[in-house]
Amino acid sequence: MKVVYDSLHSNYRPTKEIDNGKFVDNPEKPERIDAIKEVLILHGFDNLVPPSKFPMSYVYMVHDEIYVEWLKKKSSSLSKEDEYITEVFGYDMCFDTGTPILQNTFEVARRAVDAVLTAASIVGSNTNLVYTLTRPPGHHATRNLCGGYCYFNNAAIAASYLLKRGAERIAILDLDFHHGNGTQEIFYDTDLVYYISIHGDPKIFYPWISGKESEVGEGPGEGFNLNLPLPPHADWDKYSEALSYAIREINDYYPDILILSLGFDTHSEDPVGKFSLVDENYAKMAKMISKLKLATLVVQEGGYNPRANALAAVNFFSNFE
Ligand code: OKP
Ligand code: ZN
Repeated sequence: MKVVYDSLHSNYRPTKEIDNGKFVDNPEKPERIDAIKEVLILHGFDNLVPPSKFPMSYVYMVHDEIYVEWLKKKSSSLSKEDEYITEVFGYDMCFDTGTPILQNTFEVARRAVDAVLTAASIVGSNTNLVYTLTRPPGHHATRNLCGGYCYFNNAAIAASYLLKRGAERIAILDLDFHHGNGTQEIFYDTDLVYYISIHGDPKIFYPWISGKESEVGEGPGEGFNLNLPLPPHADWDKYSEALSYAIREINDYYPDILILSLGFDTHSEDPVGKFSLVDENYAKMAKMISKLKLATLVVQEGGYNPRANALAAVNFFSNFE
């Protein structure tokens, strides 16, 4: 397995967000990724690949120029200690108050895009598994809004790149605890990307605005969007049932590449997600997914307990056959 990683992310340290009108601690921190990196190296997954540079045109396949420019300008207008929490909806191009902008937000989010594009450029050509170990995450970012700690939709940009490079069909399996509203929206009307997500029921959990079973895609995309919401405290019994179904769907779709939006916030010890998966479940998860025998690009999304992330990641990657 190749791991695309860049240490630039460790300079990116948002500290706060607004939840219910109050400032609270922001859990999207460097330690969540570095705990994974360290434990993977310890277990012999030491084939680290630095990101190469890709042109902005790949970002524009997914995001509107006006949004990208806004983010760039906003970042560069800030000084080192500033954390700008978006407040004016419609002017600030963000759909929540949990996605602060720092001076280096644009630079670090842009580097995560380079990382996922680097991974996308290697996957398939005799490398069947590539892992993009990056932050900030991406699956909540829409074409023109940031949100949920996400600024650029890394997985969606990778999918667009792969289609442009000649792939006929891409499946995105989103196993983060939260519904990837951004990824769903970006590919809602196309059958070239099948988006499947297992997540906490949006009647109860963030992002609330999407993730219901009734959202099945539209136009040519009808039937190529599948949401499998689960109740709070879903354990492996419930989870694996949904995962088996998702895997059958992917197998029938027969994509050229599988993109896995992988969040470890499904772990019982995660402070944000509310499922009840334990370390060993990630081993089974990987075994099930790898039976598909598809070239797989794993993109890191959430996961906010560094220790749980590390244990989940080792179990997962040691069992991806
Ligand atoms: C990002 B990713 C609600 C707080 C909202 C936002 C969670 C973002 C998750 N009380 N928190 O999908 O892991
Ligand atoms: Zn999440």
